[in-house]
Amino acid sequence: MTFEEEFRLKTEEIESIVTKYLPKEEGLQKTVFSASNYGVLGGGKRLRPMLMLETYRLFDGKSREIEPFVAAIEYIHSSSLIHDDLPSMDNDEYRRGKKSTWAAYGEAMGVLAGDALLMYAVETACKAFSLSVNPKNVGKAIEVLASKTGVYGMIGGQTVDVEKTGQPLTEEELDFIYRLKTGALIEASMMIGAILADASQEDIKNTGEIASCIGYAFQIQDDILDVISTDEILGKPVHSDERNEKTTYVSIHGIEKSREKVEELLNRAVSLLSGLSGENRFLEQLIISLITREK
Ligand code: GRG
Repeated sequence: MTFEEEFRLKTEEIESIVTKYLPKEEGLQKTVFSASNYGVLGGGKRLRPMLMLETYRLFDGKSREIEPFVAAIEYIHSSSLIHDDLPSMDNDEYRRGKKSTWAAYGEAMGVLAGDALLMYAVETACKAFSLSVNPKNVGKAIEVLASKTGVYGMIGGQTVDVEKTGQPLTEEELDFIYRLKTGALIEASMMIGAILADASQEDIKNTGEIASCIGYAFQIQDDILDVISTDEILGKPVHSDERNEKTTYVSIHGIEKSREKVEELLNRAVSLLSGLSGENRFLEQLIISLITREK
């Protein structure tokens, strides 16, 4: 099977897990369910759940205990996108070619849908307790999920990003935003896969570092594509960072240094991956394709 075929099959598997755990759209509060489900089912790439599941498999995890977390990480990612599109944040009326959640359901419902999904993600992750023979690992995984999402993770990164909008960033601030806003959830994804598969402390630590390299490189590649790609290939307007006078890795270091940094991070991720006490060829190919993507 080619990597593309395997990728398509695995995406379908994840789509079915993410859909299976969604709430039923019923009851007096059904509008919030329907707005949340709209935000989740909007056609995302499902990268975080895939990194989680494949890391779990790398460490020989075989149980269904991973499923609630696979769904939960995508619910958290979706809740962040719903909030990110709100008028008080990026004020985007469209996401993935469709009306964004607030544009389809109204601003108040957009706020509630993001809040609802965030908590529903935790509720869903807790379902792993009854599927696991190792509840201690489930507890540890929930702690990682919460801390990498919250003020020490994604929300902390978004805070600095929002506060500094319209102002030039120092290198330190840019680094903080990249590591937390984008990187933290990717770290949570892979670390949870390792924790639930009962990997050693050393392997969990190195998995976190691999994820950190992936998150950073993913973000720099985003900056590069915004400069060198076209609207057609990227599926969104290019040169948006320059138009919005945003400080990015490319605006500080230039294209060549940025490319070198992506390559350095990719090499580090692949080398750390080969040192883990397990192997997953698909995961390696996934990481390479994510970091070197053209769109
Ligand atoms: C949920 C309470 C609460 C707060 C959210 C708005 C916010 C706080 C955080 C913003 C986080 C954010 C938008 C980070 C950007 C991450 C990123 C690279 C998104 C794009 O990810 P892809 O390419 O998207 O995986 P798809 O569309 O494939 O799902």
